[in-house]
Amino acid sequence: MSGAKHPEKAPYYITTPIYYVNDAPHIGHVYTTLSCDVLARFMRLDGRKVKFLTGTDEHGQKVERSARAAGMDPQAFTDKVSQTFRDLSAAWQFSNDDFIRTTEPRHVEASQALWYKLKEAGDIYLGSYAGWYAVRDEAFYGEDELTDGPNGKKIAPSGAEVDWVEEPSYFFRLSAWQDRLLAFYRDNPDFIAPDSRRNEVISFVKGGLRDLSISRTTFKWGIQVPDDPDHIMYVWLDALTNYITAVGYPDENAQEFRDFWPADLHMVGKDILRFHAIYWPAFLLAAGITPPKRVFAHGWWTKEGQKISKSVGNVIDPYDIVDHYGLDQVRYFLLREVPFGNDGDFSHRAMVSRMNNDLANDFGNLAQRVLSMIYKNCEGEIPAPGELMPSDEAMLAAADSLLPHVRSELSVQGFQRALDALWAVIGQANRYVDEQAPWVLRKTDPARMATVLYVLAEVVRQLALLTQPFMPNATERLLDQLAQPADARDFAALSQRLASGRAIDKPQGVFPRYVEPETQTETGDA
Ligand code: ME8
Repeated sequence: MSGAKHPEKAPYYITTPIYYVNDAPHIGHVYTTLSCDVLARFMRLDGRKVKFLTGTDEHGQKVERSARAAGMDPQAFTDKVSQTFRDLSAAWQFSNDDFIRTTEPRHVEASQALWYKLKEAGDIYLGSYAGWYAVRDEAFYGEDELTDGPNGKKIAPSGAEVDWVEEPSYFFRLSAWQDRLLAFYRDNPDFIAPDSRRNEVISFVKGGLRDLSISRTTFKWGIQVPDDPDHIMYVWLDALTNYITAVGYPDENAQEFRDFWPADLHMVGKDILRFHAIYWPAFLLAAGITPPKRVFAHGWWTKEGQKISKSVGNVIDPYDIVDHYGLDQVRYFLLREVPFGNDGDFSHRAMVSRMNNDLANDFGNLAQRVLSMIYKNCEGEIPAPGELMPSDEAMLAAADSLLPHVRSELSVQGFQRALDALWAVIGQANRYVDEQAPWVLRKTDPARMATVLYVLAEVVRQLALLTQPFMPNATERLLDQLAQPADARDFAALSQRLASGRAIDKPQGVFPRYVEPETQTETGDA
């Protein structure tokens, strides 16, 4: 939709973490990108100019080691694995506008430019690092954060093993930023979400910050430090910079930079909040760049109650679950099942229950019943309503209140509450069908039947429009079945009522029931 329709609406820039290319993508990566995809789609439908960025984090010791283990040159290895993330975006219909790779020239240029800025500001000095490092997390840890592992190794709070590292290193004067960061959090209360995470970050910063080692000399797979070829940049400094690279940094006058920076939202998992909520705003403030508006740290998925890991052998393949349950179904499940921010458990039972109850029974049956009754009893045309009764007005008012409600929930990443609100109207519409009993009116009062079916078709249309960001395929089919033209599928179309008189085709259910493979007896959703 053109920006001209909503000139008052601000552009929206949303990012996922850039994923390490040490391994194939799994459900955790998909979850983060999905949440961003839903927001990006919502904002576009709501008339905003959107930039949705994802990509791959390709430097560092962890990726270098994985390449070596695969017997490949790091660049060839990252080319191959990065492509698997792109392919996944297509398979899950992620609508990202850009896909960044940290090995691209635009990113090398941006990272070196940011380094210069930090150096000019006097926030970088040369020293030597002697301390603990976890390659798995690509993170430095203080002695006080570690515990003893079973094999005599020390373990970071994340569970990763740490090694002792001693090497010359450049440092960023993070210790000097403690008070300015605390002031920044105080002045920007929405910067870190959810609140529990914000409190954790604040107490960590209050506990004191050590200067941060930002270069390495013991391996080569990274971006060279300007003017010192013995050093490569610490992979997190390189990685975080991706968010400004993608909007044209170092050209702060670039149109994209002016439109989209500061980013509206960096979506991350809780494992990498410290990097985004402490290091990143400190780097940016030091370089004279405004920090992003918000960082949301979401929770962790387990499977059937167990941590998802390769060693447990329970990794959820993002292609398998789509084949098994359907893309829209899984997209819906992941965002409906748990309050966003909390941890969640993926279980077959819970998935099937959402698929059959919420989708097939509640939404699917509503749409199918309404469309079939119109098809059969209104000569296959959207009927014209007669005079509205209070019950009709109440039904329409409930639907009309959805856009502002969902918009406000999604502005704070309340996916589950947004879906709860949508399903409350679905429930109300199902009760309205039962109370009004249009199949009885067909014989007793056909004009009243037409009004009831019109009200219901309008409610289904609004629900289909508003659930598009979550379930782009089923809703597209529903809007097709309601004969909605392509230019009446964004949220501007909610400000007008459904037009009467359009012919509709014979409806087909769009939310199939899940049938256990051994008991394939049921079919269809209506
Ligand atoms: O950390 N549940 O990349 P990464 C939910 N390259 N989310 C999960 C998850 C799970 N079980 N497992 C992974 C990196 N994630 C860095 C980021 S950004 C400048 C650099 C998601 O490949 C979650 O978003 O290890 C987590 O933060 C991210 O994958 C980590 O991806």
